[in-house]
Amino acid sequence: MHDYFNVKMRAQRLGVHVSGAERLVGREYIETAMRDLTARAMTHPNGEPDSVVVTVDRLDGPPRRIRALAVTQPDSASPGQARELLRAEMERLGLDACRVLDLFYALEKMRGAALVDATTLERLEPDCDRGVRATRMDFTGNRGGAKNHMKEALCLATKVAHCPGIVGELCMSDDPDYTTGYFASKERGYVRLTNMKSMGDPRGGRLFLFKGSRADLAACMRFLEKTPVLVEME
Ligand code: WAQ
Ligand code: MG
Repeated sequence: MHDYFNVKMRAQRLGVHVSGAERLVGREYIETAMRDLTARAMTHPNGEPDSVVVTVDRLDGPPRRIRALAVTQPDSASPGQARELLRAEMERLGLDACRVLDLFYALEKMRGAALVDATTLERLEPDCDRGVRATRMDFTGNRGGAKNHMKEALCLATKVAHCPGIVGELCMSDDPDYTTGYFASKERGYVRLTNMKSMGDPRGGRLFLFKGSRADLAACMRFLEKTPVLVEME
């Protein structure tokens, strides 16, 4: 068995998060991954950063392999229709959909996701300006290069959906020219929604819905931030 390394990039401009990405690779791909991620940071549609940090960490053991969530794509022709579909998805799971959506669309720009109690809608992250980041994940067949929005999102959504305590995830890209988003859960899979926002809209973010006790919350955070996951995609 060979060792795995987590290679992570984050980029900022004037102290504001511009982009972040990561890989899980063997020793022989560390340099390539560092170069790819740096190139990505420097050519991001949200603008050129003035600070790029790339880190490399050896994993304690091999990543857990999880099959990618099933993807469905209902017709979504406008932001209004996308919102209705999101509402229906969340109501199906017994969630207070309208309040969750209001919270989601009002999120400030963050590096990570808002972690929210699904019952009280209380924010649970230790740092609400940063949010929580799901990390230590990658997908089979990843050859680096330019950002593949869908594969990367499906990878993150699959890891998050398998996290203890997480009942669902809402996502919209903060890239102004990328208008597709999703709602994901272990139960319903990856529900992909086109036209979630209008072209050119810089808003975007992620919201993880959590159900459980404070002890469960610690396990949830540990899984999100520490457990390495390799998502199997064809
Ligand atoms: N952990 C938690 N939150 C994150 C992470 C992470 N690793 N990475 C990004 N975020 C949050 C952060 O607030 C970003 O501003 C926001 O998500 C959006 O990130 O076609 O491209 O990378 O099916 O802009 C979804 C649809 C694309 C893909 C999502 O998100 C499809 C996307 P972005
Ligand atoms: Mg983005």
